This record gives sequence, structure tokens and C-alpha cells, in this order.
Amino acid sequence: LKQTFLEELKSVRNLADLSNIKVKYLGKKGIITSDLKSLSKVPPEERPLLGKRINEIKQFIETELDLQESRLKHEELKRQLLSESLDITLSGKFIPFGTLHPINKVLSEVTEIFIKMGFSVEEGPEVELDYYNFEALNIPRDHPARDMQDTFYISDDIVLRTHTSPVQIRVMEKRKPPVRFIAPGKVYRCDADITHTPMFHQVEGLMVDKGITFSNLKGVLEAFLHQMFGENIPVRFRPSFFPFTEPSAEVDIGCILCNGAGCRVCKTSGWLEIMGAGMVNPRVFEYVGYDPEEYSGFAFGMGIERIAMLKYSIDDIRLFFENDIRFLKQF
Ligand code: FA5
Repeated sequence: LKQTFLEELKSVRNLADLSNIKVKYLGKKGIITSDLKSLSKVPPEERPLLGKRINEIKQFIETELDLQESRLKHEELKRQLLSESLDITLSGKFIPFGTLHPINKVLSEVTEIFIKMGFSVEEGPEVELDYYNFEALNIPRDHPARDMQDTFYISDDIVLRTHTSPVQIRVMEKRKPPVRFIAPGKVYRCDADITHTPMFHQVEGLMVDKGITFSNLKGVLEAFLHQMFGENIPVRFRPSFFPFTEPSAEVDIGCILCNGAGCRVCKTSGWLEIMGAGMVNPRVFEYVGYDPEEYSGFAFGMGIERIAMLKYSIDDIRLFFENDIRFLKQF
């Protein structure tokens, strides 16, 4: 029996073959198991010797099977390692890098400059209550100034914010003066041409304290513009009107667009309007419970796309949102 077993063991090629032999000899109906069972039919005096023999063979078979099993497992592992080996000389796949969107780049640059001047950064909701977007900014329901910004209405009382100015109210409601912050974010207007898109970005700014004057406003904005565009950029303050500031101004900067072919002034008369600004209207302070006799402040709201247009000499605002990879790759 030992001999036959060893012959069979030699022909084993894999773990499946091995398991077949194991069943054949040691399984429930296997040769050794049946031999042990048939011991009862053997005369009692022969049983101990025969039983001992069978158990010896059983043990021998078990040991051989275990040995063979570990040999086969080892070989299989070797085969697997060989077939899975890596060719480290193969050249890698090229994964192209993305770039920041030019609007995000300008937003971070603007934010950095104001942080250096001691402003904190605040946020407000894009879906806004009529109260914050208009009412508390001194634009009552029947006021003609509501037409200055074409509004997307969600319902009677809820709008997509048309500017970042509502954040002024939200912050002043929460905090006592002095306050000094900017509020960057998306705003929405029903408006579209080469300098207007229905969604665009603004950065609001507000500074309130005792004794703030218009010259503080001019000083902060000029310092900002010089850092953004260089010392030589032409800046112009034009008188204007906003219900939430008095007096109000609009700020233009000299608009010169340059490309490989040279430089030219913008289509819009050589100036591009980039922000509205002014001294906070005392009516607004009353809405948030600040005493206008004690405090004064200035506010501004700038269009980020317009700043990016000047910075990168882009003459059509819509390019920012067409997602043409050839355009975006340049930044
Ligand atoms: C306002 O939105 C005021 N909230 C600004 C303000 C804040 C004034 C605080 C006083 C105090 P205005 O509608 O002018 O103002 O917009 C401000 C700037 O956003 C503009 O100067 C322009 O640069 C930009 N802008 C306005 N409409 C669009 C548009 N449709 N697409 C791109 N940029 C725009």
C-alpha cells in the first residue's frame, strides 16, 4: 500500500491532485478509514498488531501529504511572484496638471492683499432674503433703485443675491464695531454682454469705527489697486449713487489691453468700472442698531471678473465661463 501511495504521490502536479489523493486514502470512505473499520471483522487476537500497522501507515501517509502540500504551496507562491513581477524600466503614464481658474487666482490675490491690511474674511448665503439683499440696505420695495440690478426671484421674499452687500448687514447684526472685513462670493443678475454675465464674483468690503472718513476709503482702495496692478495704474473716482452709501462713488481704472500684437485702450472709452463704494448711509446703521452719531464707515463692492480682464488683458468676460481648455490652460 505504501508503495502504491508513493507512486501516486509522485504524479501529483498541484493542490487539487493532492486533495484527491488525500480523499482517496484518508477520506470518510478512504482506503485507510475502511481498513480501520474492517478491523472488527478480524479475529480479536490479530487486531492489536494489524491496528498498529494500519495506524503507522496512516501516519506515514499524513506526513507525506503534509510535506507535499507545503512544497506545492511554496512552488505556487514562487510562480505567482514571477508572473506578477513589475517591470520598473517601463516609462510612466503622463498625468496632466490642472491649473487654478483665473477667477479663483484673482480672488485669492485680492483676499491676500486685504488680509495684509488687517481685514478678516466673511461669507454669506447666495440664496438670500429680500430683507438683506434690499430692505436693510435702504432699498424698500417700491424704490426705483431695485431696477439698478436685474434680480432673479426665487419667491416673493427670496432672491439670488444680486451683490455681496447683504453680508454687510449679516455681519453688523452679529458684531459690535469696530468691524473690518471683506466678503468674497458669487452674485447673480439677469444681465449678459461682453462685460456682463448672469453669474459673477464680487468682493465686498466694510470698515466701521469711530472717525472713519472718505479719505480712509480712498487710501485703502488706492493702496489695494497699487498692489494689484502696480504703482502706475490710473485710478479715477466718479461721483455715483447707491441707496446704502452716502456719498457714493464708482471707481474706474485705466484700461489698456496688451497682447502679442501690442497694446490698445479698451472698447469702453479707455476706463473700466471695477467697483462701487461710499460712506455707509446712516439709515443702514439704524437697521443694525449701530449709533450713526458715534460710528461712521465705508464700504465697497468690486467685480472680480473685471479685475481679471484687466490683469490678463481679456476683452470678453464670457471667456471665463465657456470652459475652453485652450483658454484655461494659459493661467
Ligand atoms: C454694487 O453691486 C454695489 N453693491 C457695490 C457697492 C458696495 C457700492 C458697497 C457701495 C458700497 P454695482 O452694481 O455697480 O454695485 O456692481 C459692482 C461691480 O460689480 C461693478 O463695478 C462691476 O465691476 C461688477 N459688475 C456689475 N455687474 C456685473 C456683471 N453682470 N458682470 C460682471 N461684473 C459685474
